[in-house]
Amino acid sequence: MSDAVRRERRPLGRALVIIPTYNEAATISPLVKRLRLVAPECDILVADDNSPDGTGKIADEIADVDGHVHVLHRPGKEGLGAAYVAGFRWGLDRGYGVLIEMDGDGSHRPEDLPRLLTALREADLVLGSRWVPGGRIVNWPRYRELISRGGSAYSRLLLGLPVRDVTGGFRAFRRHVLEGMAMEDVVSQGYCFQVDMLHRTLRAGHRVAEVPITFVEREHGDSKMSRDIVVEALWRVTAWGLAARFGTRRRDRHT
Ligand SMILES: Nc1nc2c(ncn2[C@@H]2O[C@H](COP(=O)(O)OP(=O)(O)OP(=O)(O)O)[C@@H](O)[C@H]2O)c(=O)[nH]1
Ligand SMILES: [Mg+2]
Repeated sequence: MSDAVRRERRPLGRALVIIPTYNEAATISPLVKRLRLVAPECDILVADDNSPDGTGKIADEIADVDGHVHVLHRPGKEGLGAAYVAGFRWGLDRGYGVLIEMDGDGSHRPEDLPRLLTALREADLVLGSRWVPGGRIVNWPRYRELISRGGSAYSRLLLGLPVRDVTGGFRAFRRHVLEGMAMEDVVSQGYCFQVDMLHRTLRAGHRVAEVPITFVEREHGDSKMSRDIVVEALWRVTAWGLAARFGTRRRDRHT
């Protein structure tokens, strides 16, 4: 049996939705409720960086009455990438077969999750994508769309990534993708974290699929998007693009 066929038949296993939060008190509770309705088989891990607005405490209250919900309390704000790496590690250690990334601000709709999981049957990583046919954005200012489309186009060009939505943060990984990755080496944050994870996954030869999602601009709380996050993405993607041309390799087990 070929490797590809063997992989296709591998069952997905239990799924964990990881939601990194920093000051998402207004949205975390309705978001978890919606998730539990549309994907009752999934467990949820809220990875909170000691949010001053009490998001972690709200998540604890939900976890107290729902065994499917867990909370990872981290001591302080260390960025999106660090919260995800800690959440992935938590899930891998507990035997989950599928690790899902999802924003806590309501931009990613739980109702789209079942389609991501269906697509994962024949892929190793599924990207929820705004920029494939059927993908939509709701209430995003034009400048945000330009930054996002521009960032995806630049990364695709420099890194040769064969997908449309490179920076999105609604994704489902099979565990073996993360197991083979030197995750603790991933220092990038914000959008760049998403580009970095995708780049490593593709370079390792895994199958990546995109499914259309509807992305809804946050209605509550403050964006953590900043000029620093955009600048970080720009310089790191440029450096990786140059390194690829000059043959320098990063050290993941598969590459
Ligand atoms: N644990 C943790 N979560 C974070 C951190 N920074 C951002 N997040 C969370 O990551 C998710 C995405 O961050 P957002 O602020 O929505 O960033 P964005 O989607 O680029 O921008 P907007 O949607 O415009 O706000 C949200 O659930 C945030 O609360 C962090 O340092 N630590
Ligand atoms: Mg957001």
